[in-house]
Amino acid sequence: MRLYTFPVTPNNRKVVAFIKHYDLDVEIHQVNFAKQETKQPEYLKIHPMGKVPALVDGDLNLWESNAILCYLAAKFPETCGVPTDIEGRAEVDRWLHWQSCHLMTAMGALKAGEETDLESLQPLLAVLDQQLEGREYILGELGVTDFALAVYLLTKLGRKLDYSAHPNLTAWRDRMSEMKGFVESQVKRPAPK
Ligand SMILES: N[C@@H](CCC(=O)N[C@@H](CS)C(=O)NCC(=O)O)C(=O)O
Repeated sequence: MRLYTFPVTPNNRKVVAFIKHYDLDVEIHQVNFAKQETKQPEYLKIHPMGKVPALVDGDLNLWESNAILCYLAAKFPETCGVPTDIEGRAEVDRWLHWQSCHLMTAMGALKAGEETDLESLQPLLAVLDQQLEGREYILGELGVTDFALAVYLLTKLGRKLDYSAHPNLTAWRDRMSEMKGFVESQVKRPAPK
C-alpha cells in the first residue's frame, strides 16, 4: 500500500500523522505539487484532479484525505477504527464534513487573504470547544476526526488563533500536538542562517 503525499499541508499531514501514529505498513511516497509532479500523466491516472494525498491499495486508487483516513482505520484493526453502528458512523461523517466545509473553508479564506480577521474563526472554535466539554477527544475516544480536525489548528495559521476563551479545545489541541503521529509528521524547516 502506498500513500502519495507532500506533507506541508494539513490534508496531507493528517494522513501521514495517522500512519506514523499507528506505525502502519504504508509506504510514504513524496510528490511535490509545487514542482507540478501531481500533474504528470502517470500521477493523473491515480488522482484525476492532480492533487495529494492519494492512496493506492491493489486496484483501489483512493483520494480525498478524509476518505483515506476512514479507509486506513477500517483496514487496520489495530488503529482506532471507525464505528460500525450507524449513529457512530454518522457522528464521524458529520465532523469530517464539518472540517471540509467549514473549518478548511474559513482557514483557506484567511490564508488566501480573502478574509483578514483572525477573529472570524472564533465561532468555529467555540463549536469545537463545546463538543469537547467533558470529552478527552472529539467523540470521546481517539478517532479519525481528531486527526482531521487537530491538524488544522497545528498549522502556522492555526497557531496564531486566540484559544483563550476555549479551555477544552486548548487542552485537546495540546494533547494532540504531543501525540507520536503529530510529533513525527512535523515538517522540519531549515534553521535560520
Ligand atoms: N479535499 C482534498 C484536498 C486535496 C488538495 O487540495 N490537495 C492540495 C494540497 S492540500 C494539492 O494537492 N494542491 C496542489 C494542486 O492543487 O495543484 C483532500 O482533503 O484530500
